[in-house]
Amino acid sequence: MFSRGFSGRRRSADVEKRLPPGQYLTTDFPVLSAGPTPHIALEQWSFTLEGLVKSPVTWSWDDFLKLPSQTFTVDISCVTKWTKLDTKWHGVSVDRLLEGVEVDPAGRYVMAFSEAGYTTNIPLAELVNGQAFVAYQFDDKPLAPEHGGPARLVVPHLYFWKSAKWIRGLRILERDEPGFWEALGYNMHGDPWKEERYTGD
Ligand SMILES: Nc1nc2c(c(=O)[nH]1)N[C@H]1C(S)=C(S)[C@@H](COP(=O)(O)O)O[C@H]1N2
Ligand SMILES: [Mo]
Repeated sequence: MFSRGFSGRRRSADVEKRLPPGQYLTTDFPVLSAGPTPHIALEQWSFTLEGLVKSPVTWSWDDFLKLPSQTFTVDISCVTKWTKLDTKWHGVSVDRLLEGVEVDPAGRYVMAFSEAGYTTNIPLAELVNGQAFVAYQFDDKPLAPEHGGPARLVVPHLYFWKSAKWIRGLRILERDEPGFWEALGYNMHGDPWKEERYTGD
């Protein structure tokens, strides 16, 4: 057995191509939270789709686990400049969740909302077609509380602040509105390949 090694000259061209501009590779998993880690009893947990939908829907933890789930292996990039390749998650795609509701055609934006008030905005079109999911496992184990357990949103193609930890639901909106970090000067969109880090990037 030998490891391929991700450092210096040994880094393959393939890996280089997967690193967005201004990012460096990390193999550990930094924790970034704006506040303390909430600890949520699974019996109290629920996930709600609301806003511009015909009728809102709420899943309990047990119901959520019964939804068709998938494993996703994705690269993630934080605005603080680390990128982690091939992270392995298990959860429910936003596509599957949306099958449970009828979205008003005027609903083009989403506010993801979490336990303890964190929010983040994402265009609806960027959550569908396999682009985003609500994960409850990381590396085949229940998602750790510090990384957003029991469940978090993962939107791998946008900076990781869009991947709301401790998620409790998605609110469908007509207009784009800033979430927590977006109101504090982070970019409304947050595409790492375009380096959309801050307002005006
Ligand atoms: N609820 C909530 N979600 C959050 C955050 C937060 O503070 N609260 N921080 C965001 C930021 S800035 C990043 S980089 C990632 C960090 O996730 P990690 O701690 O699992 O690495 O979570 C995002 N989701
Ligand atoms: Mo971040």
